[in-house]
Amino acid sequence: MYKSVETILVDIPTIRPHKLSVTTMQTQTLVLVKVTAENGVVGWGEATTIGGLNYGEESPESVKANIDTYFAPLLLSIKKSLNVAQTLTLIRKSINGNRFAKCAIQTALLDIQAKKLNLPLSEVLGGRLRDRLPVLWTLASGDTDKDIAEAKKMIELKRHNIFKLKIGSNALQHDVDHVIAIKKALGTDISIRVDVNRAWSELECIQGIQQLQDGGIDLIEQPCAIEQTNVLGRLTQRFDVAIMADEALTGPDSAYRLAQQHAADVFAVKVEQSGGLIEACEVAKIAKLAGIDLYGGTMLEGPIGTIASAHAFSTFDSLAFGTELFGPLLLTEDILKTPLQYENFELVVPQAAGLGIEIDEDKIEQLRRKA
Ligand code: MUC
Ligand code: MG
Repeated sequence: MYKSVETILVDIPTIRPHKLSVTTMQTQTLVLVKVTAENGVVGWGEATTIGGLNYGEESPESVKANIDTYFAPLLLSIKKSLNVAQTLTLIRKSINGNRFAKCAIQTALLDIQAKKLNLPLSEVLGGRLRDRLPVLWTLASGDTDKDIAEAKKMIELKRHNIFKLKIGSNALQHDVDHVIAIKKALGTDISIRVDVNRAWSELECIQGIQQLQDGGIDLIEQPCAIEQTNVLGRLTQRFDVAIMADEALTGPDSAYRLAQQHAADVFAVKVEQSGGLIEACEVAKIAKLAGIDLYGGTMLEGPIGTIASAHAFSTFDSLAFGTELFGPLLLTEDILKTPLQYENFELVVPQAAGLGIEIDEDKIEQLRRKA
């Protein structure tokens, strides 16, 4: 039983403009959810998206409105003791869609449950197989020389040695030349991947991917439109370079359909896109059964969604393409008392109970959107 459910929007400037094919981010709006159980235990979750409605179909404001209007009254109306699975079943019966809100609420309930059991959240999901996750960095300043300098700095700091380049907003050849120039500057040992964020037609995909494959690029993320899973499948058959589904992957149902078609070599698993941590683990299981590799994705969440994802990803059998759990590092402000631990090109999965982080509520109060 629950005492309160609060949704907080926190606007934080990014450390530099983050240029995607669908938008250029200067700020990230964190959607934070705080659930307090009857016994006073507090759980946190996050339902952050990218660029308002530029990236997905849920905006920070719509997520907040739906949690405040529908999820919170439903949770507060529960008068008997239900476990997490029973509570999630009740939510699913009453509320359609809303994967991001569902993920945030589920994370908060699992955080409470894990704290009650005095276990890290990963153990409530079945148990971690690793304590550290490799984390890449996205180069998205929009400028080749700035991107090369940024990458070299990250390698020197031992923060990241794998890079993803955001392309798709310029003419195809301009983007391909930009990627190849960065690959040449960083050398053969550094893995370079691209995320086209669905900007290319099938013909552009064929022309672009051929050159990127020849140039030594390791992974091509969501090159075509979300609905064009047949195109994604054809590209997967045609090219040796790994093709990854990101936006096309919206939870276990779509994972099952993509797996049946073998429409991708790799799945970018995102906890919010999946509709929760449990569903993200289901996506990972479907991928395993279909012989599809895994990558731990992000919606550029702050520390709460990032560490929730880390707990889920730590339970995956294999994570062949690593993760991109760098969201908090793109922000100018932290909302934790102790920052997440990034060292030796990896993120450390906490051992303390629940999510294993300490929220700085005074900082959230300072930064929260007031009106
Ligand atoms: C996406 O499509 O992958 C994740 C990392 C990043 O730079 O952008 C996001 C969204
Ligand atoms: Mg992507």
